[in-house]
Amino acid sequence: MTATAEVPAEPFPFQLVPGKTALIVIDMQRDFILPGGFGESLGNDVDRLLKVVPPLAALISAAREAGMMVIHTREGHVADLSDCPPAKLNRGAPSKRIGDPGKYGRILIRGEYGHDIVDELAPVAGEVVIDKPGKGAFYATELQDVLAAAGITQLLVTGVTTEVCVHTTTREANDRGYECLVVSDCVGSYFPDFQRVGLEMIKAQGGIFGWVADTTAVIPAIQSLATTA
Ligand code: TIU
Repeated sequence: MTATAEVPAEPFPFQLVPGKTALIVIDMQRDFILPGGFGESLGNDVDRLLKVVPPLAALISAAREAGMMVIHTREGHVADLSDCPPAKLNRGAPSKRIGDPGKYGRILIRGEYGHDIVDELAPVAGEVVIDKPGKGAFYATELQDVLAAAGITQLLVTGVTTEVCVHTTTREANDRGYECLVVSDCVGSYFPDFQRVGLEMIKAQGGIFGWVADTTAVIPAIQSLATTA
């Protein structure tokens, strides 16, 4: 595969480079998306995140068919919370905190049912899963080494939530030299205003953090890569 595919994106077209592009799926975990998890414990309406699942499933499927690298992340902590700073643990006044028992096991604790990815988007054999203690996927993880080893220079960024882990990861990636396209219908926020403004912030100022396009633009470009392979 050598030919690039052009994604009609904002603020200008994004050149999808085969073999150098990875799809990153951020924190599509039960604790954020399903009622009774961490997201809801923070006072959020989790329904707004559920609608991301079908387009994201279609995007993941297209990426897999094209042989594109797919990376999943999960936000969470070790059982004794030694990797969770007090500033994170004690923030706000949620009814339940990280590590407390929740509907799906201890909230955001690695190995618990709620910490894992929703069934519809489950990783398949061979896909990288990055466990991260922070909002950004680069902080205190092996992500940069994984991308470097695979020769990745571009990221299709998806997952939840738009203004928190998606933004933090995109900003981290941008500073590290990666070209990031945030897929607008594959990212979700508990807050409609944050969703809208979060996407505007990515592409403002000539693409200050990257590009934005939806799956109707991205999936055909991925498929065209697959057919020219
Ligand atoms: N609260 C919120 O919007 N997000 C998080 O706590 N983590 C992620 O975004 N994954």
